Amino acid sequence: MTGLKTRPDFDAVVIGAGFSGLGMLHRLRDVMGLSVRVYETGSGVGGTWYWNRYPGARCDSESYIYCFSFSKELLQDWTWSGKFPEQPEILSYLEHVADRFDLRRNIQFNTRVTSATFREDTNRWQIETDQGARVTAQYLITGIGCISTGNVPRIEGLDSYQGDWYHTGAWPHDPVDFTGKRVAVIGTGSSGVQSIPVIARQAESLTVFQRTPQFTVPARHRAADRQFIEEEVKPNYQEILEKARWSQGGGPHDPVERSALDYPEAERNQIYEDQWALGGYDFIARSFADVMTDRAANDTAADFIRGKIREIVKDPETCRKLLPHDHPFGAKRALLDTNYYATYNRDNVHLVDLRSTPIRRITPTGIQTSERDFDLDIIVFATGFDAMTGTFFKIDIRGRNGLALRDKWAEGPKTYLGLQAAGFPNMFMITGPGSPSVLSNMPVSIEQHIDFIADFITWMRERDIETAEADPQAEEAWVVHVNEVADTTLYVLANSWYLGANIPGKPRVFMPYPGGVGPYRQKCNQIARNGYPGFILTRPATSHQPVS
Ligand code: NA7
Repeated sequence: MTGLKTRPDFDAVVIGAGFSGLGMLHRLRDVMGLSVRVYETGSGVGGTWYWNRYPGARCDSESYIYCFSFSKELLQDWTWSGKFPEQPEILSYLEHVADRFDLRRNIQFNTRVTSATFREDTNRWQIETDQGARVTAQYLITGIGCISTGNVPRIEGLDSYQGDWYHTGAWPHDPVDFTGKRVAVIGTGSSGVQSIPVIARQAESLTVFQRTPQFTVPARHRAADRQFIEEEVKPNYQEILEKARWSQGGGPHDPVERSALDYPEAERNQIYEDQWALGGYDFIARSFADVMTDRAANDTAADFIRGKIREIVKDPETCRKLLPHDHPFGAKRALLDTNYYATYNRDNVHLVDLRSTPIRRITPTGIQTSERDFDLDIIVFATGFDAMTGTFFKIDIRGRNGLALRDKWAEGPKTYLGLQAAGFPNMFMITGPGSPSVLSNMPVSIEQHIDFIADFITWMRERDIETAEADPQAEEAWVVHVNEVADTTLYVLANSWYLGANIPGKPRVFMPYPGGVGPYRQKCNQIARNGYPGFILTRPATSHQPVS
């Protein structure tokens, strides 16, 4: 039965003020005229780019496609300074967006949402924060990021350590001065590979503790090509971004057709060589069509990169340790770097292979491995994130019958389209697990979800539909589909955070949707056109009675 209702405090509560939360707020408030409250843990906007202030932090998408597209004026007015956008500039961009569209007045900063409960008597969400607020909303929308809960490994003795330590994803706002310091970096994923060359230039000594050697390709970062931006991008911005929306990964480039296996070795290596010289993800996207889908083709790229490591790294023992050997290229997220391998030629940089000499404990003065003690002033944990689900689990989210999301997802996340979870009516996830999200240029995926959610809510309101909720059967079918597609890729051949393999005890389930942003958009559009099959819809007063 439907309880006596007053208006909810807000039409929508949005959690997070990064790209997702800002874009969603603008759409709901300024286009749809809804009342919205955004809660944000940080003291400012920016999300990922608010927290990840480590040295060298930079996005691997090219800057001109790493942006909102909802405002033509914004697209024309903003000009990025570099080929790849660096953290301070992305943060400035998001601050500019917040100011330009007057978004801050609906954002409550320094506030963590602690719980969100779906009240079946009113069909509303009740949201509580660590600031003591308790508000109600018809729609709950999460913009909490996919890689936003840091993983600091539980290494014995960390509490006793007397030096300073930091996680890359919770970096201090004041820059850390490494001058004259003995520094350790643990972890060689994206954050490690970006920060290591920068820290090495400052520190007295840098010891890198590596568990798994990874493949990285030079970014060839440089100043943005102003002529290209002014003459080719800005006059054609909408077309460029439209092309990105229908692509595999959210970039505007034409896919290549050729197979790596159709070329003689010398010719193939010349193609790799050319792309290596140009830098960036074009090494994957522009070399051959099958590098990410065919193991034999992938091996040719992997061998090429291993050859480059041998060319660059002078010390044979260090070089041997750096050679990736246990996963296909790109199966762990392919990395872009600036002088990463060359950094190991510096006299002040040393590499420890944790597979042969694991960390035993952290001592008051540093790190002890099975081989020796390292005296350290600063330890940097570049050890990644409890990705895709970790941040959901920090909030006590409860749907129908008091079901906790963390219980529902105990064996791995289950969603319909990565947008909704069965049993959690009117809760929408921006780039939730089961959507392309982290396998794409994020703003393209984020804006697609914002469009879908906004259009869906508009459609519901026009028809006096009070709740929408994923149908359990549609959800199950989507989970099966995501897994089937994942099983055809090389991604499942690595112990990556895509699979939850980096967090001890986390279920191994491939979490993002690897079918590509274009095909995914097509599926979503078709669902919208057909009146949202796969969602259970209810009208007021018929509480949970499906709309026929
Ligand atoms: P990643 O890519 O998850 O990398 C984390 C790194 O830390 C990786 O090399 C891990 O080794 C290593 N790691 C994790 N736990 C440990 C422990 N306990 N001991 C030693 N080493 C460890 O995180 P990033 O922050 O670099 O990047 C995350 C994403 O942000 C990135 O992909 C982009 O999308 C942006 P492993 O490979 O697991 O053996």
